[in-house]
Amino acid sequence: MKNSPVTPVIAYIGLGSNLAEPVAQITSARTAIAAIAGLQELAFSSLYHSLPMGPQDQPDYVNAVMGVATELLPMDFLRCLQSIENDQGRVRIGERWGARTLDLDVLIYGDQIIDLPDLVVPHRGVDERSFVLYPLFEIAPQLVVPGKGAIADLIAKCPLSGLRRMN
Ligand code: PH2
Ligand code: MG
Ligand code: MG
Repeated sequence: MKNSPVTPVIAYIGLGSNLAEPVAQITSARTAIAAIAGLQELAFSSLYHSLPMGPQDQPDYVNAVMGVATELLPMDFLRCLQSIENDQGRVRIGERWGARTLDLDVLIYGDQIIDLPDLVVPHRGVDERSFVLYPLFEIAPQLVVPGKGAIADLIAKCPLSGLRRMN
């Protein structure tokens, strides 16, 4: 019997960096993600300059959101993103929400709601963080965030909090 074809899932990745040339970090992460086998880039938002959430004694961030079609299962997808974080010098110690060279978060994975110790999807920040919601809205204005509602409604309740487009 022939293998049944895998239907790709549309997923969204949040990218963030506030160390070691953030724009270059985001740009090379985009290239590395697009090169993952079984994944295709669909959309990439503008780059956004954002004020740090969490500890204030850290540099400002550059944030963006990428839309992809992927055949990878959620945990495999996460592992691929983590290995790109590691390749770009991510150090996994230090305080919560502290500075980092690269943060890649699985924001949305199709219509799935996932609640595993290492992976919560939709990402907890999706409905309240301007640096996630606004770039996501830019590339997916019709999106319904599973369990949370239409992105247009979420964004109406989310102040910009200093977020600004860089390009
Ligand atoms: N990520 C964090 C902590 N704080 N602040 C901004 N502006 N952007 C981020 O991506 C960010 C943050 C931990 O993931
Ligand atoms: Mg994050
Ligand atoms: Mg993260």
